[in-house]
Amino acid sequence: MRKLVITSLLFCLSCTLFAQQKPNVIVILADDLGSGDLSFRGSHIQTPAIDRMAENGLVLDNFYVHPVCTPTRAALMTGKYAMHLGFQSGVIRTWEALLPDRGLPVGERTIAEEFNDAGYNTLAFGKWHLGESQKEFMPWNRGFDYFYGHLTGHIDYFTKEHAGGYDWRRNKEIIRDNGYSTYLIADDVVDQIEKSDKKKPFFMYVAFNAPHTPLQAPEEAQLPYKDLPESKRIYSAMVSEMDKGIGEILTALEEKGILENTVLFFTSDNGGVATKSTPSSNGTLRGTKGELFQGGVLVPGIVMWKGKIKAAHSREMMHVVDLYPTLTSLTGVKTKVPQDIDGLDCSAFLFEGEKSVRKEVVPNILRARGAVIVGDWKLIRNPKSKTQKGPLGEEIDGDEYLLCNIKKDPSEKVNLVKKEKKKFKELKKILEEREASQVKAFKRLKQPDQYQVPEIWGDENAKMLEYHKGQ
Ligand SMILES: [Ca+2]
Repeated sequence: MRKLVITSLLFCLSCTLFAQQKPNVIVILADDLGSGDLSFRGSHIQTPAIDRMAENGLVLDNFYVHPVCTPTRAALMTGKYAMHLGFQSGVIRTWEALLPDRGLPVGERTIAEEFNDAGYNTLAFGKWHLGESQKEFMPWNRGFDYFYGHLTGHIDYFTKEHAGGYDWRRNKEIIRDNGYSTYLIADDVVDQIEKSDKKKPFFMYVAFNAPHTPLQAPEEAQLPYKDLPESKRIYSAMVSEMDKGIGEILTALEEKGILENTVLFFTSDNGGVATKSTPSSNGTLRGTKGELFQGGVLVPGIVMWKGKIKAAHSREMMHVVDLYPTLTSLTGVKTKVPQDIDGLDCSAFLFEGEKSVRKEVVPNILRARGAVIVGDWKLIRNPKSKTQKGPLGEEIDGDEYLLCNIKKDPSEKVNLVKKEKKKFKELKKILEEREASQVKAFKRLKQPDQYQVPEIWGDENAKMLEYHKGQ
């Protein structure tokens, strides 16, 4: 009976959505943001706009991603785990970028195609990092009507170069926009909101390259943090300037009168680079970007839809693969979502405060390493931490398996493999089953001693580099 009531409510809501203008959707993705680096989570870094989203939205305290950039972005776009796309082996690296296969597999349907087919204007801003060696990998061939930003990762915020090759464009056109990339991205989003046609809904994917390295911020942006050591000062300014950009986006939506008809989702593509020598913080979580510990994969998630989704905190689980089926369902455009995706429609949980349909998360599995989370339990095989000590400086043994109750022990300090034998056996079996489902991973190529990068990234005439042919 209860199920029937919820279904009816959702049906009625869908009817209302169809009767009105369909809601706009904006997904804002930070790059390498530490999960503790937001002021509403107690950081010294001032993030009033993200705090405002948290106050007015549903904060997902159990929102997971993959431990690095390309895998999470691929999962967001397709609703599939990286291990079902070949990206479980990691990011597209500079010297691999011109390999003909290195991009989001062309047979995969994207969330942008879904919204585009439903009549939405679809726009991508900022960092792509899902392939540029073939025209089929480009954002404008993956469902986006508009693109403004860069195709690779790790660009210089001012020169817009990645490893010496220029990387900044509007759609296919290379442009020489001067300025700090965070400002350029935010300004362009605001411009597109102002220009938007109220009769045509939009789907915006706003992927800031901040606060990924290199550590760069305008001098004046560093002033509020002038008493901090250099790297912390710059990093703090990078996060704050991204936050200012998000504030400008919220203001633009308000001024256009469409804030209440816009679903906003904020998250980061992976945890912060949080080691002793780096300025970001994952709070009390163990580990760093690239690792399977919570610090690598548990990131802030906030969904804000004024008047529709209640402001609250939730410990229900969601993974970035769920955005595709959830956002399409929330907005009533669910049309051709593929059946074989890993993502689950979590809209009932977001709307109604019900339990999440997601009970299990696979942070990643690759060869000897892997992790699975089932309810409150997490098993990691070969964690191999770069951070030799726990977040509080404590020694942690390097067992082959680490089993933790992450509800009671969110810092993953106590290995329960020996004490909880039944639970260990249960999760190990699940991990092995999920491992068996993976597709062949992209082959990693060692960085050659010398290699040449194209003058312009994404140049359709760029040739495969000589050294690639022999590998
Ligand atoms: Ca990243």
